[in-house]
Amino acid sequence: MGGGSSKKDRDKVNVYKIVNAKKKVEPSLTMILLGTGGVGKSTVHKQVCRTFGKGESAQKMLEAIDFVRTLMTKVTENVCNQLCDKLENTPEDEKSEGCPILGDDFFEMIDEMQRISNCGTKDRDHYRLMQIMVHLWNEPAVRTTYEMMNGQGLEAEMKAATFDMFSDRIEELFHPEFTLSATEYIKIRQPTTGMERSVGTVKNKGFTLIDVGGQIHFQEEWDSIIRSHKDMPMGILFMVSLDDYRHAEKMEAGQRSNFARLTVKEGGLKRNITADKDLNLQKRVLGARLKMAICNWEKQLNSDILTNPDPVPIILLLNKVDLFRQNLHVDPAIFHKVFHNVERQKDQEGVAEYEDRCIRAVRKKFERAYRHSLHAQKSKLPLKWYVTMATDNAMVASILEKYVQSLSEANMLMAGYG
Ligand SMILES: Nc1nc2c(ncn2[C@@H]2O[C@H](COP(=O)(O)OP(=O)(O)OP(=O)(O)O)[C@@H](O)[C@H]2O)c(=O)[nH]1
Ligand SMILES: [Mg+2]
Repeated sequence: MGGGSSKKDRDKVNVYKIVNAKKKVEPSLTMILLGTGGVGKSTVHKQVCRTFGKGESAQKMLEAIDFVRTLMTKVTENVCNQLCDKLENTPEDEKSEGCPILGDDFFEMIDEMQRISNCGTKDRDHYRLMQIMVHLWNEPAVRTTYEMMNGQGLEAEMKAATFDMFSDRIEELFHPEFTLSATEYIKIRQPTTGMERSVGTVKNKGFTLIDVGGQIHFQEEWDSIIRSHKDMPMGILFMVSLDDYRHAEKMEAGQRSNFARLTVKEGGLKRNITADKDLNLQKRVLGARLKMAICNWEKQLNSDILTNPDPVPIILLLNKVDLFRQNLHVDPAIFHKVFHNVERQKDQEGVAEYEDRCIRAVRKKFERAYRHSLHAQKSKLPLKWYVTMATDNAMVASILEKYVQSLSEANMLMAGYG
């Protein structure tokens, strides 16, 4: 069941595991993944566990399978409800060839699916659920409704990407012996709601890696999480999604933007956007998520917790470069609206050259914020950054290896062994 990773990939992971199994090393440093929601922190965490830690526990894998099954059921319910609404609101005389005629068993099945999915995960009749879902998705009207639903925003996109991974394999997914391949597990979008911690070893150095939830309501927890780990040498991996230039910030009703820069111009005046009043306006605030990431970066670099008494070593990971390169060509106008000062692709300029120039422009924004920060003034070190694709295991492993090495060296220097 499920596809597998390549042999070369597995061999590399196995070699790391054999080396690590021989040496049980106590963690001597802590690394914390910070960054706004959906930028790829848990993806890095999963890759690091797989390569330098114990791998995922059977329990975690089962939880992930349950999560995907629930997601598939919820999406199916939403699509079918939408289709039912559409049918109900279409007057009889307007029902034409374009309007699907569904049998009575369609509505009965939706009711039954809802009844089953309301049961706790353990009591659910997965076999029946699978039968119903296969039947419903064979209905062309269901597929068409799904394609037309087009949820907006980053979270909806990520959810849809997870759904699409399994939409043609519902029978397989609900089979009692279904297992996820490593690649599938890495790619599933499962938002972090608390704090996840793992231990690992790289080149005989033990570390603890901490993954936190990045959505706005979880960001308030960051300080106390950092503070509670300050007894050990520490490093921060600050992640940003390059692809966030396409997305608006999502705010909950009643919430005011925490970030003064998330403003809109109205009649020549600048004002902060607020969630309840400006839902439509928000959608027009292009690049708001990337701007929010820069504000967040500035906030961390000037925070007491990361600069006092000594600056905590920090690296910047500009992630999702694959999506950035892809989407830059689908709609370059969005990027150039957010980054007015970056010229569009020039006549003589190659594709890769143009993409690199745009990535450089984003990086410079973060570098500039770094140069002006309290962190940089105190550490007097240039910013360390990487352009990454967290879904690439080898890339993540190599960066982490280098970072652990540099953190250990920095600690040796501070301890007077340099
Ligand atoms: N194409 C692509 N997808 C990525 C990359 N990094 C992460 N993803 C996907 O982006 C989605 C979100 O990643 P997560 O790791 O869950 O994000 P997070 O930062 O942990 O988000 P929170 O838990 O909400 O704070 C997942 O479906 C990942 O597979 C990347 O470099 N390229
Ligand atoms: Mg996460």
